[in-house]
This record gives sequence, structure tokens and C-alpha cells, in this order.
Amino acid sequence: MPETLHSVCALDCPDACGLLINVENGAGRRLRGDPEHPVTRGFLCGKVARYLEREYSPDRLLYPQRRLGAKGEGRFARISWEEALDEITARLKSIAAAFGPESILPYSYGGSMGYLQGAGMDRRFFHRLGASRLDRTICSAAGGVGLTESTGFKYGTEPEQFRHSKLILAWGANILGTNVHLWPFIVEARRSGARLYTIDPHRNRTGELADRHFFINPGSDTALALGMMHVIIGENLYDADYVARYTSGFEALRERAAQYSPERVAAMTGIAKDEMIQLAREYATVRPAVIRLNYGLQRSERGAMAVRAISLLPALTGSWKEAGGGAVLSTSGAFQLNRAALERPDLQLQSSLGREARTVNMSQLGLALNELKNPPVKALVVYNSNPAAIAPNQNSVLKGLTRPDLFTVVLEQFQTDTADHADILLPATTFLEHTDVYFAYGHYYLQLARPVLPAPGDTRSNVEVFRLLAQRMGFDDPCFRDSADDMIRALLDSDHPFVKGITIEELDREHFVRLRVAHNGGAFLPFSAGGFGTASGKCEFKAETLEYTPPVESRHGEQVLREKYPLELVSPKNDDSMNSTFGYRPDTDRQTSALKIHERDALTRGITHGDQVQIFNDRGSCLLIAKIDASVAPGVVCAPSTRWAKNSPAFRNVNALTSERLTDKGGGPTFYSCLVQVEKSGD
Ligand SMILES: Nc1nc2c(c(=O)[nH]1)N[C@H]1C(S)=C(S)[C@@H](COP(=O)(O)OP(=O)(O)OC[C@H]3O[C@@H](n4cnc5c(=O)[nH]c(N)nc54)[C@H](O)[C@@H]3O)O[C@H]1N2
Ligand SMILES: Nc1nc2c(c(=O)[nH]1)N[C@H]1C(S)=C(S)[C@@H](COP(=O)(O)OP(=O)(O)OC[C@H]3O[C@@H](n4cnc5c(=O)[nH]c(N)nc54)[C@H](O)[C@@H]3O)O[C@H]1N2
Ligand code: SF4
Ligand SMILES: [Mo]
Repeated sequence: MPETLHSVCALDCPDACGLLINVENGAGRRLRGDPEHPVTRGFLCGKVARYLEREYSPDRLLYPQRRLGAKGEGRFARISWEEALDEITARLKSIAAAFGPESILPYSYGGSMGYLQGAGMDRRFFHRLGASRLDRTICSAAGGVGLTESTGFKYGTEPEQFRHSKLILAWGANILGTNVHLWPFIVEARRSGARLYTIDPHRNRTGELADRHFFINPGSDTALALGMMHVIIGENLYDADYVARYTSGFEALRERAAQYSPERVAAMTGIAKDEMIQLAREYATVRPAVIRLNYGLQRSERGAMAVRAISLLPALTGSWKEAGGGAVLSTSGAFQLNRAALERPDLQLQSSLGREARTVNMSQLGLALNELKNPPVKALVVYNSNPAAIAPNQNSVLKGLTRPDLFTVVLEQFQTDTADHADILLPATTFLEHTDVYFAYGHYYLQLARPVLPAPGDTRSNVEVFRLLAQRMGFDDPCFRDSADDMIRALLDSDHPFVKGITIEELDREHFVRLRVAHNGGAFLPFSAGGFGTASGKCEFKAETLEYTPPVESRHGEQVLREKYPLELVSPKNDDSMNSTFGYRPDTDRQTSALKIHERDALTRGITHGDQVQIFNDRGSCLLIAKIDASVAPGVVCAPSTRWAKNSPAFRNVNALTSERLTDKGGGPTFYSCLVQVEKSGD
């Protein structure tokens, strides 16, 4: 009998959709969005509507394998789970004995947003082992710091409230591409007269449909925010009552903003003076106005400051008070579950180290593999991530991954660039095949999904693999025998008012449960009456440290660099894929092989539409196909990311160009502060 079962999309996406799947004789037939889910509202993005192709792809990894060829070559032979686990255990034990357990480095990120598969048994295992801890900075670290410095919490306006807005600023946020379930709320708002403006160096899919697009110089958002404050304060358009009650440091802010005259800001941002003034006036006077900032704008050298500056704007205008006002970067901070009970950092004390292990920044994997000492990294265990394709400074990363003395284990669904570098490659289940609980970073619903399809071949979930490894390592703490449900119960054991009382039974029954952020299903208006999470309980302007300096790698940055490499490269998300997850799809590969370049920059280089071009800087080079279009301003080139390096000529993608320089705060990567030169390629 065909049946309809419930699941949750586990991809690294703010929308965290509720799914329905039709299953017949154990085979998935069709996926669709759950019509009951208040944010999914019955539809899926294009990439996941086709997810069953991935589920049943002939390219899925189904058996454990041992590498035969050279690292990176991709030749493997099938082995049994017994052999695989024995070899991994023996190697990890001997490496830990010889170099100390910190010579073992886990590397994981967004393959699954599930708590269990992403931060469950794996964390317990590495904590007990005493392995180096991974600082998971690669996506949102800078923005997280910026936001908490101003508002104290990592949450903001709920998506459902966007329908009440009259002005929506998509600031470094490609809503239609990366957060498509916000779009229907914006459509609703626009039907009632709202305007949508985009602020982005790339006029993306969202920008094309906006009422107005502002081309901003990459990395200059702090200047724009300060310029808007200049106008808002100077013209007395701020909410004096809200400012007096719920903010601190206003007088210093007034002085600081006064320094950012529209003329100065225009030169910094590339946005004309009158347009900037107009934007500030509209933002302050059209009510309610909401800002959707996303992570795009914090992948620059000044990313934390940019997010901090922008997230001060709704406090200045009092826009937090209104349904359809405020701002949102993430909602993740509202999911105050008991992560310590799930991850068990206390197990580190039971390790042979007997103390907390060092942390290694994942945005500097190349440095970690090639230069870290005391101890050096001798073993790398990768899951939920494809660092060979997505980590910055690819030449350095690949140099590290091909080190003959590095023992590498990769848990994967597909034969990625990173999988090609494994010594032992383990086949992983998909979210349709394992149990997990999901938070979201674009809404306020906690969700549970049970397996809806059988795990094919010899695939195993991350939870199972780390449970088996723990047994073989002789780790006897009872937590290593926990079932998925035991782990979920531990996670739900939290007294925080947003989550208190949510049970596994409720999640099983309802599939999605709204966090207790508001009473009786009412709107969640964070900060409508203050309640900021800062030390003072107020929104802190801290104007003494609020200032704009251009990124070193930018048109106003270091002179030697910008003369040699005059173009600014941004490599934002591809609309129809998910980082490198779908890199094996030919249509995805085509989309991510493009370099968008303005006609003026193409002309001066003798480049015509469709030419193969070489993009290069001191760190490396890669080959892409020139696409001359007006979606970027002169001086900026844009390459949708992230392609599989092995499908690219010369085995390099855009991350051969990006640097391991870190953001101003948070230790985040600076993917979008990247100077390059482009020329027509000979071959
Ligand atoms: N289709 C699709 N959806 C995805 C993903 C995907 O790969 N594909 N990835 C997921 C992940 S991991 C994440 S983190 C989210 C990210 O979601 P977003 O943050 O929306 O995505 P990005 O493409 O990183 O950046 C958004 C926009 O910021 C712009 N930008 C770059 N530099 C600057 C700048 O200095 N200032 C301003 N104002 N804008 C700038 C980029 O040009 C881009 O248009 O999306 C998730 N959803
Ligand atoms: N140039 C450039 N580089 C970027 C970015 C950019 O915008 N530009 N964006 C950055 C950002 S924001 C992010 S978040 C990172 C994303 O980088 P990653 O988190 O590495 O994301 P993906 O490339 O999608 O790789 C996730 C992998 O996890 C695997 N996977 C999925 N589910 C499971 C599971 O249950 N178990 C196991 N073992 N594996 C699983 C998938 O098959 C996939 O290969 O990339 C960063 N890199
Ligand atoms: S990738 Fe995002 S939009 Fe697409 S189904 Fe998954 S959660 Fe929904
Ligand atoms: Mo991300």
C-alpha cells in the first residue's frame, strides 16, 4: 500500500522544510513540502524536489572502501565494515599514543543540520578521545559575534511577520536563491504595497525582482549603515523614546555617525549620495521596515562589524516594536536545547589528555594540516563536509590532504573531492534513512524526523559509526550505548523557557513544534520592549569601536595588491544547489562554472561572452567560462559556488583564490574579500 510519511530536509538551509514523501513497497516515489508546516507551506526548492534522484543515484557510496591509488586519484577497493573499523581504531590508537590525541582532528560542517548526525555521538567520541576540537567558523562565526555584540542574542524577526512589512531590505541576502520560503511572505507584503530593496555587489535572482537594487562595494556595509545613521539622526528620524528606554550609548553614536557624511559614504560604498540619503529616509519613515540580512555580507574581512552596524538600525528607529519590523540574520539562538548533554564536552576530562583539548579553526584547514605543531595533525576524520572543495586556500588544503603521513577517514554519501583523499571511505545514510531532530536558522520550529526509507547497501549513519568506533576504542561511558531516542531526550532536557516541556512524544506526534517564544500562537516580537541579551540588557551602540575600515583585499585596500589584482571576486551561493553537495550533477556543474563579469572589464581584457578565462592571484588560479552581464558592477566579478574541484579544469575551483585570512572577529573565513586578475585563457 502506498503511504505518505513525514520527514525534514537536513540540508544547510535556513528554511529547514517539513517534507512529505510517498512511499510504495519501501521505495520513495515523490517528495513535496508539508502543507501544514507554517513556513514550508507545501512547496520545496527545486534542488530538493529532485532529492530522490540523489537518494537512488548510481553514484551513491554503498560500501566501505580502502584507497588503492594515490591520494586524490579516486581509486578504491571494497572492504567490510569489520576491516574498516579495525583499521581506523588501530590507526587512531597508534597515532594518539605516538603524538597525543590532539593530533587527531575531526572536520565536519553542514551536510546535516540534524543535532544527532551533526553534533551527537561524533562529539562524544572525539571529546572522550581528547582529539583537537574544531572551531566551526566556516559559515556564520563573524555574523554571530556581530549580532550578539549589538542585540545579545542570535535571533530576530520571525519569517511569518514579514507579511506585515512595508519596506523590506534584503541586505547581503539572496532570498529567492537561499531562503526561498521567506519569499511568499514577501509576495504577500508586496501585494499590500510593500517595497523590496536589495543591497548586494551582485544583482542576483532576488535583486532582479526587487523594486530597487543598490550595488555596494564588497565589504563596505558598515559604511552604509553608518551613513544611514548619519541621515536618520541628523534629520531627527530616530525613535527617541525607544532609544532612551532600550539602548545605550546614543550620544556617542550621534558623534560617530556625524563623521560618516553622505559624500564620504558614497565614496566608500559606491552608492550615490542621493540614493543613500533616500534609502535612509525611507528606512526610517516607511513603517514597518524589516531587514533580512544574511550571511553573505559577513564573509568579508569586516564581517562582524558589518553585521553589528546593520543590526543597530532597528533599535535606532524603534522598528523592533512593530510586527513586520526588526531584523533577522538567524533564528538559531532561540533553540536553547541541552547541547552539553548531547555533546558531552565533560568527557574530555576522561581522555588521556585529562583536560580540554586545543581548538583548531576550520577556516584555516590548510594551515592546520601544513603548519600546525605540538602536535601536528596526523589523522583527519571528515563527515558532513567536503573541505577539498569548500575550504579557502584550496592549494594549501590539497597539499595537506595529499600528505602521505596523514591518515584520513571520510564518511560520505558521494565520491567528493575530499572522499578521493581518504585512506578509509565510509558510506553514509541520507536524512531519509536516519532519525534526527532539527533546529532551524530561518524559523522557530523544532522538528523530528524518523527514517522513511531503508538504508541502501552497507550505509550507516554518523551516529552508528561513532558508536561502533567508541566500542572498539574501549570507551565504556554509558552514553556511548545511547539510542537515538536517548540522545534526543538528553537534548530536550532544558529549562530554557523557549523549549521547556517539549517532549519526544510531542515531536513524534506533531513533527514540528513551535518554540515557546510567544504566548498562544501570537507573534514573536523580540526586543519590542527591550529584553536584549547584552550585559546591560540594552541594545549597545558602543560607538567608540564602531567604525569602517576597508578590507585589505578590496578596491580601497592594500595598494600593491589592488594594482596587481584589480578585480574583487565574490563567490556566493548558487541558486539551484547547496554548497558542493550536488557537485556531481551536470546542470549544477554548468551553473558553477561561470564567471560573471561586467562588459567594461571584459572589453579591456579582450574577453567575449563564452570565453574560457583564467582567474588568478598569488594563491592560485582557476578556469571558468566568462559570462558578460550587468549583474555585477565594473570592478567586481562573481562566480556562483561551489563546484567540485575534480570536475573543473586543472582540479581547482574558486577556492584556489580565496584566502585563509580571518574576519575581524569570530575567526570566520573571508571568502568575499578576494582580489583577483582575470584574463582570456589560452587553452
Ligand atoms: N540555493 C542555495 N541555497 C543555500 C546554499 C546554497 O549553496 N545554495 N547554501 C546555504 C548556506 S551554507 C548558507 S550559509 C546560506 C547563505 O545564504 P545567503 O547569505 O543568502 O547567501 P550568500 O550567497 O552567501 O550571500 C548572499 C548575498 O550576499 C552578497 N554579498 C557578498 N559580499 C557582500 C558584501 O560585502 N555586502 C553585501 N551587502 N552583500 C554581499 C552575495 O553577492 C550574495 O548575493 O544559504 C544556504 N542556502
Ligand atoms: N568560495 C566559497 N566557498 C564557500 C562558501 C562560499 O560562499 N564561497 N560558503 C561557505 C559556507 S557558508 C559553508 S556552510 C561551507 C559548506 O561546506 P560543507 O558544509 O562542507 O558543505 P557541502 O559542500 O554541501 O558538503 C556537505 C557534505 O556532507 C555530506 N553529507 C550530507 N549528509 C551527511 C550525513 O548524514 N553524513 C555524512 N557523513 N555526510 C553527509 C554531503 O554528501 C556533502 O558532500 O562552504 C563554505 N565555502
Ligand atoms: S534546501 Fe532549504 S528550501 Fe530546499 S527543501 Fe531543504 S530546507 Fe527547504
Ligand atoms: Mo553556510
